[in-house]
Amino acid sequence: MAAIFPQKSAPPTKHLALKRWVSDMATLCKPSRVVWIDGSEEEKKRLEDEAVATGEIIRLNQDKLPGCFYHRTAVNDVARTEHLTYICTKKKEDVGPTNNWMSPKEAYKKAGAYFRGAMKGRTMYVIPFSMGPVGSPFAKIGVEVTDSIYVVLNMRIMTRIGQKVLDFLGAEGEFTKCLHSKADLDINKRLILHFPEDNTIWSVGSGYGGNVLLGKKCLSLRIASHMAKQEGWLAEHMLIMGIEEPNGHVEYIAAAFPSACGKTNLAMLIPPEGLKAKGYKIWTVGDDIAWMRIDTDGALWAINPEAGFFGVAPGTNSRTNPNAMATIKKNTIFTNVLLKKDFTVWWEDSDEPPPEEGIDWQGRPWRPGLKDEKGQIVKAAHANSRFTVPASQCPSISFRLEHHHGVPISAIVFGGRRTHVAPLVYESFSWQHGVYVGATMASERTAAQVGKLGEVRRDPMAMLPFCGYHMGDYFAHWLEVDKRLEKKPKIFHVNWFRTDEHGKFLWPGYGENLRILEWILDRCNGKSQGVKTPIGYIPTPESLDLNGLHLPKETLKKLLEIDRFTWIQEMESQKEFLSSFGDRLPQEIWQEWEEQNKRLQE
Ligand code: GTP
Ligand code: SPV
Ligand code: MN
Repeated sequence: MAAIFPQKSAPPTKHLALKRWVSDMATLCKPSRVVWIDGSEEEKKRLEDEAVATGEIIRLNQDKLPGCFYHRTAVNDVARTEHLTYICTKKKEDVGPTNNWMSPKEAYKKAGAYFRGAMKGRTMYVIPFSMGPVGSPFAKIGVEVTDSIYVVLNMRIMTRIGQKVLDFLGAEGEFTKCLHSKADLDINKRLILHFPEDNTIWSVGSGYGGNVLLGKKCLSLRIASHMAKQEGWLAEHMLIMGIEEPNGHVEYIAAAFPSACGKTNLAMLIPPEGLKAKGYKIWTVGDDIAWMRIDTDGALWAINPEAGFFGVAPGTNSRTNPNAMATIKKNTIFTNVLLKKDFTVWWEDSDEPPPEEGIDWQGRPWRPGLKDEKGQIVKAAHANSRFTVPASQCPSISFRLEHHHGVPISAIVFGGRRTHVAPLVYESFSWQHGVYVGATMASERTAAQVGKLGEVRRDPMAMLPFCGYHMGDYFAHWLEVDKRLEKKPKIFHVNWFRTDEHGKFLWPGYGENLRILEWILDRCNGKSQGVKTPIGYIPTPESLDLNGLHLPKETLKKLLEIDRFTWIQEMESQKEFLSSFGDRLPQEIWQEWEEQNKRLQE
């Protein structure tokens, strides 16, 4: 074994099971050495230098972008691959119709063959990480072994890593075993496997964020949702934000939108001019994942298990998201954007006009207006290009991010990207109706996952790709939480993406979304008016503060319109979807569907 640990005389832990597991993984993957990550600044610098030397990352212009790096993933490896993502449980029926299933035996065998010798000539890095503040009673610990420095540097930003985590883990602590190898980045040998019954994740053949930063979607959602079901809490694909009133009172909202549907943007919004006089201040707690549980006060409390943002770059600019722009000025890793001649970066819909030339996300020379063989405009940055940045750099970051207890949630908001059907906002009638609203929500496919763009798909609670067990049981779990909650958040649905007949967005979105959040919080506090419709309460036109926004009355009417004919069709499509869960769909969800259908037919 001596040859495997040349850097340190012994692994820096007394945890026998951990040491044995790392040694087993090294035997399988055959790296030339194993390095335990301690999380120090000195180590960071050493890894950056090494990755720059091999070309794995490029050091950006340190005068203009201090501490920033650039990385390109393989051309066939730019988004999560849901069709190669599996939940591996003993019984197939436990994963339900929305997940791919493989038996653990077959999965270990199949992926084991891809991992065998996959790290030859490479270093295996061992990253101990904590999801949630180290030592928080709600934190979960994982250890990821990987052959990618890019992964180490990203995990360093996105989670809390290093010796402090090992110290907290002690000699016996529970941890999720996370194995990753890029192997040869062959899409035909790519698998993202979850073994909730073994608290294990195996990811091979990819180098893209959501497939390889195993603390994120794999642990904090797929594995954690399974744990949460057993332990009585909720692991959700949600942002968490605080809205502070001038008197200093802060209320918190958790919101679930599917990938690339606006969580990062909403979580950091800046109040629009017309609302500034009211003195609201926004606090960002999280932009992607929320772990929520019922506390002794009977309220729902949430923590963001992450420590960084892995945000969508295109469309991010000083108008849409000034806080994100301020956040990514330093210590940021940019992935799959355009590399400019002066070693700064650019993406579509950024602050600056396109540069005259650059190297695009595929590593090819690029200039504005460039077309491919089919005559299509070539994008400089991939639509799912991203930035990785410490959350602490965000001007609106909430100090509660580091708080062991998190924040109390007043409202839960579901939302999707729908050009039609769903109105700008509506409030559900009850928790149970709200769970039904979440269970039936739909959205158009974005670039965050491989597949046909724009296709409408049901994405319950934005968890379709992330729920680690049977979705019918997941809905039942949400209903069960209702029984234990004493202070119930109200549940809402929003849609910023409704369009007119020319395909233009009817609602300005971004900072202006605060107007809708204001109505939502006022509803929670019994301060604003709603009109009852068959699907829920919508705002009366007077109850929305549109001060300073030039929105024609006609447009607002269109935004809030609930067209019965369209909705009756929507109900049929929902029915088909709900039927796919068979008898594991809770009766309560059917009951809500029936009642809403009746209200629409009346
Ligand atoms: P993931 O990180 O994939 O989970 O995505 P996310 O939900 O955090 O999405 P994000 O905030 O990064 O937004 C994705 C895209 O939606 C960007 O291109 C934004 O410009 C766009 N977007 C965000 N908010 C709005 C909005 O209010 N209106 C409109 N029209 N577009 C928006
Ligand atoms: C998403 O796709 O929902 C993301 C990015 O937040 S990834 O981490 O790649 O899943
Ligand atoms: Mn996400």
